[in-house]
Amino acid sequence: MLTRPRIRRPHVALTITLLCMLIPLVSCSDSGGSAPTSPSSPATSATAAQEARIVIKDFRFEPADLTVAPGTKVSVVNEDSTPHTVTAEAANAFDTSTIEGGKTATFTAPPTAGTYRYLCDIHQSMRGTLTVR
Ligand SMILES: [Cu+2]
Repeated sequence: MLTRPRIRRPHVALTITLLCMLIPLVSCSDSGGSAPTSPSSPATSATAAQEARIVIKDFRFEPADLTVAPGTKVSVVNEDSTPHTVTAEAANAFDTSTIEGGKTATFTAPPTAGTYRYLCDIHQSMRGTLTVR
């Protein structure tokens, strides 16, 4: 017969939910006291010989906004068939001069921190920003 009543245990689900909420809290307070805040030393100090890259494709700089350390060598890969340049608006900051289609050029980021806007000298609607810091 179908006389057996359905046993519902909403409190079980509730208990599990509460446990799930408590566990992260516990582990959080655990690691907060014991975890040292110096896991960054080897990774960041190994960035002395930095390299960065800008790809030109479909008349666009990718990424259009790039952040590098002072003096970083930046490769510029022209994937278009048209020649382009990466030329800083600030005089003498950096300039690849003409990069023929399919070629790669390199320039050195300025030694001084700052935000440097640049453009393609041939197609001056092509613009990007190099941030040095
Ligand atoms: Cu161009």
